[in-house]
Amino acid sequence: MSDALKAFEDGLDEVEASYREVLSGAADEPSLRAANAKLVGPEGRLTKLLKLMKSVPGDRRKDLGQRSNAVKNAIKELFDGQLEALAAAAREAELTGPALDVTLPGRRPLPGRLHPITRIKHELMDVFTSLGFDIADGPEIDTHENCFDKLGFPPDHPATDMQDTFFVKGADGNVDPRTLLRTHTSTIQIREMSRREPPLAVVGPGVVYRRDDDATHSPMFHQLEGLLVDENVSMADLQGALQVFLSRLFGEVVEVRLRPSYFPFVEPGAEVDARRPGGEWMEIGGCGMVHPVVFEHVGYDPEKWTGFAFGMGIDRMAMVKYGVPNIKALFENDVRFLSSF
Ligand code: FA5
Repeated sequence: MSDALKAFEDGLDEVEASYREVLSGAADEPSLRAANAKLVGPEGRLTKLLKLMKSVPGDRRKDLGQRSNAVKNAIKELFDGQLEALAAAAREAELTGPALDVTLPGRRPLPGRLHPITRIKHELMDVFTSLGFDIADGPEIDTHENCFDKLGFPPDHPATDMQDTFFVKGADGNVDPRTLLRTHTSTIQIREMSRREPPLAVVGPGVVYRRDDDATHSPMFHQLEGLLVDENVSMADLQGALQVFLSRLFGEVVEVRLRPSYFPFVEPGAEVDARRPGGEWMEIGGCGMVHPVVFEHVGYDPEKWTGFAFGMGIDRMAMVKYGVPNIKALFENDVRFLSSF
């Protein structure tokens, strides 16, 4: 007798003798499926055996083939029967087991809440609309002209170094030096004045981008731009508007100071700092009286019109209001941190 024939016959004898016990011993569906796979799965006993068939002498193939098929069918039948029996037993256990306890407390859905920056943005828009300001918007990708030139930045002025940004590729695939991610919301001033006649009062919140990265600087952050143009506007009006919105936002717990500073598009210009009592000063924005050259660029008569503008860092205001030491914490989306406010 050939070795292959003997191995085949012995193997088949063994499978025939053991499959019933193997399948009936399974107590649940996963173990039944595992037992079935040991017999007829890709690596199963019978599957491997059938691969030997081609080495079996020709005159025995028919007879052994028939026996193998019969075992295969028997295995399938037993498996199906067992599967059904296990499902029926599980159903039965559910029906006769302990009843569903309808008094158990439900699972409470976790309510979402607004991000602290979104909340401050909404509060700011509420304050300014109640003071008569309109809400304005502008695109995050804008032109060099709207972001710098019309605001009075001379070409290649060092002031643009502080607002190094990300440029955008044009349709030809080359970086277009005239199209960029806006570095401040002051683009909104230019856009609003270019499409409207004075007098006007607008605020525009938005996302801006710079090549910045440390504890108080993020490469993507939020600003709120404010612009008021009318006749006889003075620095006192600016200070008044700042005082109203900052005291509404912070209450009385935060001190605010103005510090003279330079921005090409205002004259005079100032920086706005805030701190909690005993804490560190934090620069939250810039402001000033609109420079006549800006009015000229948008076609307003600088002899007739005056105005103030400001640009506040919304993230910085959130840091002061909620005592957040590192700006990154606002963007990591750690729910434990965000839900502590
Ligand atoms: C400006 O962006 C001016 N456009 C503001 C302005 C508007 C002045 C109108 C006058 C008139 P500045 O670069 O200082 O200015 O930014 C304004 C505020 O944005 C800062 O005071 C600070 O609060 C915030 N800020 C600036 N860079 C970052 C940054 N990388 N991450 C977070 N906040 C920032």
